[in-house]
Amino acid sequence: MSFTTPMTRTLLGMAVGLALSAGPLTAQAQSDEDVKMGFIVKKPEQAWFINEQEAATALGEEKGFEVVRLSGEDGQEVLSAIDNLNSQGAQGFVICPPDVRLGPAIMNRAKQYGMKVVTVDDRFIGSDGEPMENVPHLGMSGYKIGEQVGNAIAEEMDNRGWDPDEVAALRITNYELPTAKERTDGATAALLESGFKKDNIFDAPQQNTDTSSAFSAASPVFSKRGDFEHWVIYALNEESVLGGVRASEQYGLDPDQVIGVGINGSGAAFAEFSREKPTGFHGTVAVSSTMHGRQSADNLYQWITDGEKPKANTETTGKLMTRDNWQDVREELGL
Ligand code: FCA
Repeated sequence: MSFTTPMTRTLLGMAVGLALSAGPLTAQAQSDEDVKMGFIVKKPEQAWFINEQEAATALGEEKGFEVVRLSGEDGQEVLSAIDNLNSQGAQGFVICPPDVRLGPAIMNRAKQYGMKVVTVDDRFIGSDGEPMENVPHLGMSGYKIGEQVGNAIAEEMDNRGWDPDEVAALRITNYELPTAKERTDGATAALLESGFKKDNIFDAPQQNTDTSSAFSAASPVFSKRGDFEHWVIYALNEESVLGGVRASEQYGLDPDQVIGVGINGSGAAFAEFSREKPTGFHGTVAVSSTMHGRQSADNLYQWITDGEKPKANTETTGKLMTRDNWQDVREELGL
């Protein structure tokens, strides 16, 4: 029995023709397929980071490179993630580190493997205590976004007719992390500018950047300052502000006694705005985590494929999202 009937000959001819005409494309696809990068995040369960990783993966699917999503909740996990990436043949990774002071150790490991590294959100600090300028970074313009938080709070205090002299602020801080300090400093400056009383600002230093650490930090502050009836709450992100709002509820404050404004505009805020009744979480300054994920992955991809090193620092901006406009802002920012 012959394998080359007229029909199969035609099909074979078509296949050869296709293969030939697709020659250069196939070579292109081949080289793109070889690009593999890690995307390591400090808090893989948080909506902000899930969205960043998903956006990077989607870009990889569009452009033909592979993104390996990894978690790096402490130094040890980050170093194993880098080893793992090396054994998979990755050429580099995007990282939001669990501790910015791990920068030099992470870079040493990456250098051993010849990997390219870009940071997203939290920028490495070198042994001199300064940002590591040689590692390209993309993150929020923390101070400006913080100012937006402070202005949003001041405006809502005004809407509610609160007397600034009688309002307390719960400032949930994380001074270990420069972007966090910039954000709360910006918010404080804007609040003071609006006439807020400096002595009425109370600090709740959190150990981490999540809801539970903020809740633990906030609870004792409410108990100690029970003399205030009106509170505003701010922090580096909405997860932490939500921790503060939950602590205010547990203390017994009503939603109309509290104005919390966060930062991020991720699933944590959407869930809060979707509740049937408003809570003390008034709003959040939304930044596009989709853009952060895509852009940082794209920067690394260009660097790997064209040798074009991304710029040292890219700062992104935000937009206030409240219960009234969150769906529109979400759409606008592609979230
Ligand atoms: C930090 C915060 C995150 C997010 C990011 C841009 O990493 O912990 O919630 O705000 O910056």
